[in-house]
Amino acid sequence: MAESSGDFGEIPPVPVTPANFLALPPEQGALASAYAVLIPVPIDSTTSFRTGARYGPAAIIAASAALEDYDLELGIDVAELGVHTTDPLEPHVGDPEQMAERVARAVYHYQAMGKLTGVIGGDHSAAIGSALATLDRFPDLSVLYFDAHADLRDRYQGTGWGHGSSARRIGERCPVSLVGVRTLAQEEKEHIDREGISVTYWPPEGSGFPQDIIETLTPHVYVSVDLDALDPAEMAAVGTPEPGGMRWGELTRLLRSVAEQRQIVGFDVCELAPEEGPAANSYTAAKLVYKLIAYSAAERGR
Ligand SMILES: [Mn+2]
Repeated sequence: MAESSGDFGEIPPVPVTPANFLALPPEQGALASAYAVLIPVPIDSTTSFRTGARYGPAAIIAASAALEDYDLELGIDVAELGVHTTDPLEPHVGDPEQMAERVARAVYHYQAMGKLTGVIGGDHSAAIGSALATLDRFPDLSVLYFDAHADLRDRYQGTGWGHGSSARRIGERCPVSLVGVRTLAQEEKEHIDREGISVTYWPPEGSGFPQDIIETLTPHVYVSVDLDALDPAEMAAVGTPEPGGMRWGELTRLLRSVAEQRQIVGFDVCELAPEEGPAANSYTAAKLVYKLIAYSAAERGR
């Protein structure tokens, strides 16, 4: 150890781990040059069963530090695209509608800058403000909505802006295509039949996967992911796990096909409750955020 000179005025240039998605250094995490912007939304006040999704964004960002920047499937380096992580939004615990408005204002700001904008939840109510702000920029938007549940209740537990109503509020404004659904309320089934909403129940019937789903989508697509769409074998760390879900390979194959044939312009990844499952689940959620950025960028450049 060097002898002290008594001068402590300069901080030594030791290696640090930046607290952003992928632990990117300043030149790759800067807003101005970033391809994608990620907005952590640590809310779970509308969660109905096991809470803990408020810890999802921090767990996803921490796990992302272990991801390789190079994507083997696509042959691109996601870090080189530039990914900016914002500070987490402050929860508005008094009124879910005002929280949706807060998310919408943040997403709209970065969409207006031309960024691919992704929300890291938090419970799935974060999808409402995020999708509707993206719709403001892309009027022909459709929403590809992954979920074990239908989220089509008009109101649930006293609010119409909670995670039980996300697809309902979004579907009032633009086409929504639900994928992975395997449980729902009678009210929701009647709404689906009455409104003709596209739902791909899981497991899907016939041999039309994934093309049948892509045919339901408009040219600009917002991807909303409630991680409980995945099977609990691969994703147990969610508030309401439901058996019989999608596998990782099915989800990513569909997303890649969507990116090849449509344009993914925004997304959210919600409902990771890290304390409810193995630590590997945080890594899986981080990888999904990463794949959404990679698919969007790789196919946009073709
Ligand atoms: Mn949901």
